[in-house]
Amino acid sequence: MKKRIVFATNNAHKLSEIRAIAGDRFDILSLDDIGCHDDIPETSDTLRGNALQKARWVKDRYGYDCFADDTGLMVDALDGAPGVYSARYAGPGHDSEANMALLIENMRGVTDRSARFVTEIALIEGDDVRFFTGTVEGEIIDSPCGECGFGYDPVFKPVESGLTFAQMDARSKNAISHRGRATAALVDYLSHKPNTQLR
Ligand code: ITT
Repeated sequence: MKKRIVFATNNAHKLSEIRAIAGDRFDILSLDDIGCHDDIPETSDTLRGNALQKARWVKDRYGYDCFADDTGLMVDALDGAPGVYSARYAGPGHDSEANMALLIENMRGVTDRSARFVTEIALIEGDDVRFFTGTVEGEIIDSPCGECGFGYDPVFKPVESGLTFAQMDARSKNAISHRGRATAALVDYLSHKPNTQLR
């Protein structure tokens, strides 16, 4: 029997990325699937803290084993900004266009373009809490390029490629991305656990 686990996200792009990465080994339920329509708070000043806050919310109120991710884009020339505040860089409202426009503006004329995406996943199974991290190094380009992906993908070019994440198909992004790497570690952990329902 496949393990059923909830992914606590309101971001449909993240859900489809994680389902594609994990393949058919898990039954990954969305918040919608469990009838959760809450505006889950993210008030920590760390990625790990926010990931745990989201997973804990679902575990405590809905009882499901659960994982959540929090992701940030760290730009060296901006002292790590937008970082943990990536979703609301241009102010409240999760508007990716505005966030990207502000980032491009703040990077105008800057020669050090280096940046990285970092994903922290928090997993809660029963009383057990674990974290998985994934990072991808790259650079910020000076104008958006590509139509795929979401968020800051059109301005992020990973070192492994001459393309932005938004110019790659989902499989190519997932193979090298922050979320791909963190999810691979999560899947590896769950697949090798003794007494798992996975196999
Ligand atoms: P949940 O909290 O509901 O999971 P969210 O969209 O708020 O969804 P985050 O707080 O983790 O997710 O996202 C922080 C910001 O980083 C947000 O603006 C995203 O669009 C962006 N982001 C996250 N993952 C990304 C990726 O793989 N590529 C580009 N941008 C990404």
